[in-house]
Amino acid sequence: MSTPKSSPVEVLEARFVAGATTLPQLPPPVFAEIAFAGRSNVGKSSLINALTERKKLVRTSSTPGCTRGINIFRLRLRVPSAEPEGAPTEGELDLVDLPGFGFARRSKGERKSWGPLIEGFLRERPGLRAVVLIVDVRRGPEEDDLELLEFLAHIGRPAVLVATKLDKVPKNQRKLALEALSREHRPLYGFSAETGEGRDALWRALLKRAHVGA
Ligand SMILES: Nc1nc2c(ncn2[C@@H]2O[C@H](COP(=O)(O)OP(=O)(O)OP(=O)(O)O)[C@@H](O)[C@H]2O)c(=O)[nH]1
Ligand SMILES: [Mg+2]
Repeated sequence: MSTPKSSPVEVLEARFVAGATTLPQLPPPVFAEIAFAGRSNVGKSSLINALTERKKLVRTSSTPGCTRGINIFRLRLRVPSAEPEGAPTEGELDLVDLPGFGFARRSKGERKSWGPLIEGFLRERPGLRAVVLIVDVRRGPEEDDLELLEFLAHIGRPAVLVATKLDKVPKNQRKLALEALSREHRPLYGFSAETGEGRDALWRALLKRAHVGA
């Protein structure tokens, strides 16, 4: 008899800890961090709310450019043991919502440097364990996204690609859409902030990279 896989994580507490529009304003890192990047309006902030099962932890909007600075959210997590009789572990993890790119038309110079804020954060932040790059499942990675993936590979930061808004693709076409994207990019996870689809699989991937839990 197979038992259903239990949810990989329970978010005991989730709170905003800091926002900054320049790097020196950021508090020093305390816990492992996972950053969320992607084009403006793609659904970064909604994904953080869905992951944490909090409706209003992060402000979201249908108007692009909603998240302007870097915002850090601190989670206290309970992760069930992989052993049937094992005790759960508790851990802390910081999620970092990055401002969206592609909102303001950028100059050539800016295109190259990703903006000093995002680039500086990704380059210099110690304890940053992975960068989740969020793309719209219907469009896949666009030029800006591919440039960011290249940049992350160049600086040696692990990237996790998430194809979100899965609910916008008819159910019988979702598997094919994700397979097509994962032929080019791995690891790739499908997600919907609307329905929570893909939440558990993404949590497992993030916990592994952040070394939280068993
Ligand atoms: N149907 C559907 N809509 C979504 C999903 N994720 C986000 N949205 C919608 O997309 C819009 C943008 O979402 P945000 O989470 O604010 O996007 P963002 O990437 O944080 O945007 P910026 O902060 O402006 O860069 C909102 O209207 C959300 O409700 C999803 O999985 N499914
Ligand atoms: Mg946002």
